Amino acid sequence: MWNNRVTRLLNVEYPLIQGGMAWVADAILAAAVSNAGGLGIVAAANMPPELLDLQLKKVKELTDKPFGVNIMLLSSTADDAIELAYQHKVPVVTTGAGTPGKVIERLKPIGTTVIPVVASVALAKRAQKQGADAVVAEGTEAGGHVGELTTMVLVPQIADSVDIPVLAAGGIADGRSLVAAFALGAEGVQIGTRLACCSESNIHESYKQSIVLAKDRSTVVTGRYTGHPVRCIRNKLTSELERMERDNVPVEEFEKLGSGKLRAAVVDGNVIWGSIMAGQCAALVKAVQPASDIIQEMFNEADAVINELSSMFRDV
Ligand code: TUI
Repeated sequence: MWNNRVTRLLNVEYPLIQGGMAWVADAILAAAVSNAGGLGIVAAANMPPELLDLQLKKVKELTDKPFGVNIMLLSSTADDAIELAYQHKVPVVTTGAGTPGKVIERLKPIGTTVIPVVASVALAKRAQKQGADAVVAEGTEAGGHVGELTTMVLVPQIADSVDIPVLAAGGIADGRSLVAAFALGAEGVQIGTRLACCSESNIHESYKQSIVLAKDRSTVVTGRYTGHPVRCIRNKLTSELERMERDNVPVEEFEKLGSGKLRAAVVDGNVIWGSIMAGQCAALVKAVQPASDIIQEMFNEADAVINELSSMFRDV
């Protein structure tokens, strides 16, 4: 049923990859997603190389299925992550927050599948030209570092502009949004927020509860004036960051307040002054469930939605 270009490219059961969430996407989460038939991802983020090396060894112990590594290109450790992906012959690499040229140059020769996450048509076209195997089109509904365009308008424009498969991200958390992504021209999805909130995720219980309790307007984007806007669940930290942005305080001061705050939320459960990165679809996440239940539920729901849609205008 779900066999398409993406499942064949990734050698997985479902056309679903996990978001490369810093501090969240570790070997345990990645293995849980891969064992459930999706593509689990270990986020290199700012991890020291020794730690990433251990995580890559661990994910190989926990699953014999394909998995990936996300390389955040803004990170000072991005070059080390590329080398480790090379040494470990990681099957898939996703990239974020920059142009993936050097990742493709180093890893394509050993057959790594490279999938840049992009937030514009221009970057998608450039990624295809550079040799990317697919792209993730990430709308501004997503959590963390975001672009300006919504998934609804970004995905079809990118699908029209490239020949490689497009995976949709941002706002996808149930069977309806999954089907919508396919309707927009995506051939797969990247899921962040709902998987961050799964039983196998290492994030603090208070962080998970912030996601489960989130409502439609619970998230906010701060830091547009720094050039690196970030979507988080509203709390004292985001209020203070909004105030600083309004008062046009020097960017260094703004960034100083934000620094270390994702760790504070994920590890310490500081949901007042920590950075609770999450997408707008947090409001659609109703419970903490095992990764395999989430994935199966989403695809079962999608199946039902497709059936309902195909009969919708025939049942008079
Ligand atoms: O990268 C993400 N999401 C992230 S990264 C992150 S860590 C971070 N923390 C604080 C500040 C900044 C980052 C948290 N969440 N998603 C993928 C993504 N990539 N979204 C948008 C982009 C993107 C943006 C600009 C991709 C390429 C790009 O290119 C700019 C250029 O170099 O031309």
